[in-house]
Amino acid sequence: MITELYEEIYAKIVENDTIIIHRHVRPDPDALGSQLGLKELIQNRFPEKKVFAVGADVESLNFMGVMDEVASEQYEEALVIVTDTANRPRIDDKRYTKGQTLIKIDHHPNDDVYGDVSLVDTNASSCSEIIADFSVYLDNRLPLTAEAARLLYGGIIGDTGRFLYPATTAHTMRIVAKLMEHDFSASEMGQLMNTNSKKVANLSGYVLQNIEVNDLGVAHIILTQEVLQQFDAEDSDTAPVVSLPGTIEGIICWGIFVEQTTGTFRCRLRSKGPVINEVAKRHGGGGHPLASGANAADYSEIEEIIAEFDEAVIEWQKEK
Ligand SMILES: [Mn+2]
Repeated sequence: MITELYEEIYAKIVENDTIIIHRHVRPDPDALGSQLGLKELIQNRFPEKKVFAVGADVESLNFMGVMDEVASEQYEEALVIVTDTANRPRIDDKRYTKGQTLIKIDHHPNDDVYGDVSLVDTNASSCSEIIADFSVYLDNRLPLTAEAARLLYGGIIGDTGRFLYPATTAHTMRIVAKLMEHDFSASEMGQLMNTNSKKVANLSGYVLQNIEVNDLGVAHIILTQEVLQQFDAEDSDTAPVVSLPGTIEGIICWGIFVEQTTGTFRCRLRSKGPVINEVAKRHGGGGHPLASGANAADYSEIEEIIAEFDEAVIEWQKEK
């Protein structure tokens, strides 16, 4: 039962004076929203505890909050909680193993089971939704604050594409309604997340102009280092363009292949129906059924991924 897990996690929070919260590398709004939202909830209820959020800062998401410096000695007696991170290799700051107790809270498929306690709900739209559920369940034992509501709302709209993706449920909306009862501007949060730098806007134009689509509705674009340099952009600037191909009529699934400085390719894979995380797993990645990441060593591996997408679309059409 999920409520038993809530109680178990809450008991660990009560027991520990030092709590360090991690999330995945290259964080998105849900990673930061779940991490910083949980920190805010705990710190508000237990002002005497030392609660930290660790990992690399991302300048474009500074409006969500910034990370804390934590000395390694502080891990000795600490409870470590990792949010929004399916696999151990993706946890930002490898000191997560150094605490007394480790808790995983996540919404991705549970392929890498880790932690002394593990709360994984793949039906949740986002990890931020799970943290909000946790607070709503605990009620006065871990009450929501306006700042926690703002952060968790940001995480939910980040992972759902502002309620566009099918992971958005009636439950998501009920939780969002509860968050919106608090004193923060949901509209301002939406606007912040919908605003990109000029270079990202220019890169978006390039993606929309140059993406290639085949007869099956499989689309792809390769962003080479040369293209990125043309827009003064880097790998992290490609996050906001990942969803764009889904706005083009006829595209069913797509990959945006971003050349790394090492010459390999980061593969950002998305789908509007066919399950693609199995494809991602075959290429050193994984993720959600309709939103995954992988790695390609070279152009021929990119071609393999596209061919596997073709197969996935054909299978999906048969089952429909
Ligand atoms: Mn997430």
